[in-house]
Amino acid sequence: MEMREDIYANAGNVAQNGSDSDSSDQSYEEVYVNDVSIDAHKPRSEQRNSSAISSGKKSSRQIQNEAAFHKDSEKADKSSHLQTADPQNRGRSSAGGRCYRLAAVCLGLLCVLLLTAITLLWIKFNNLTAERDQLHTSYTNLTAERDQLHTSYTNLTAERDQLQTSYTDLTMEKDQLQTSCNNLTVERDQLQTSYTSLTKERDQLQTSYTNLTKERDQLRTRCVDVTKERDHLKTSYTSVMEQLQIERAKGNLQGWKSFNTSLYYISTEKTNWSESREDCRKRGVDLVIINSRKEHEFIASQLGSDQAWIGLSDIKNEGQWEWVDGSALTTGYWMKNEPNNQGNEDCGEILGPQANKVWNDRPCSYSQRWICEKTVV
Ligand code: 2F8
Ligand code: CA
Repeated sequence: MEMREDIYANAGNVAQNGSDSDSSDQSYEEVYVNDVSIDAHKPRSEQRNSSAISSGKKSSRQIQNEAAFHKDSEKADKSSHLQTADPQNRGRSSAGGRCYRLAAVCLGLLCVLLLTAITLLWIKFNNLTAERDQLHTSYTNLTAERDQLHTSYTNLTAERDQLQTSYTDLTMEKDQLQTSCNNLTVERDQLQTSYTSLTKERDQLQTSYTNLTKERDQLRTRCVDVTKERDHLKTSYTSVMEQLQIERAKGNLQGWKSFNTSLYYISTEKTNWSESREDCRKRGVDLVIINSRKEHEFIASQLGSDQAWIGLSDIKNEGQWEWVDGSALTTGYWMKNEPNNQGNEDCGEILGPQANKVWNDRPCSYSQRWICEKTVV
């Protein structure tokens, strides 16, 4: 808009200059008017000459007038010459002649000045005309340029409006995309975190799977081995049970008592702990080793109100009880306040149910029944 206003402002200046051009035309006319007015003060013959000069041509009438003028001048000169023949008239004629010459000289000078002024005015007129034409051309060019600029301005305004609309749409689209991008970034980060966690979990599961696979393979191998071992044990068990049945049958025939996988010989005779053990060894076994409360209950139940030696002593080290196979005592079923080593008691005995089915330490020299154990399996 500012450019447009500038354009119109310039156009106004040009128009103003155009009016100046008109004024120059006006001054041109005034030059002609003044020219005529100047000619009006001149003698008729000079007026004609001036007109002829101004027109650049002499008409035939002008030439006739000039000839008549010259004739009149010659007559006057002759008359003045005759008059000078008279001394009085000659003096007056001489003064009048000087006046005429002076007037002619003045008139000539005036004509020269007038011609000079006309020439200068003519040059100025031509310059102004050329300047007016240039200004008119400039005005026309500027008008055309203004129109082009106006058209360009209109087109640019429409293009700007379209671009503004596009810019607004693009801005909205950009904002929407920015929002979507932000949401996607958050979602991506969450997925990245989940992906990382899942990757770790997957690796852990992969490791667990690998370990489990190895363990499974080991278990399969172990299962195969155990199955083989089980089958072997089944076979052995069957064989042992058959042998046990046989041994039990033999033991029963010889007075041995059977419990689980063992046979027990409970003597009816009595002797000290060492000879009791020697008797068992002669039978191919040793004094009984009690490994569980069930076994303890079974043996005690066989004694009634009596007691008997078992394969337990602290002969080697006082207070450190061990079985006849050299294993240390872990679980004992001692009577309350026993073993008390009362009177150097280094050998163990078991009492029957009527004596609360418990153990006691007693001097190894004491003579009593004994119990041998034969392990079948
Ligand atoms: O000397 C044999 C035996 O005598 C007593 O029991 C009947 C002792 N008991 C008490 O003194 C409570 C046993 O310790 C001892 O072995
Ligand atoms: Ca005791």
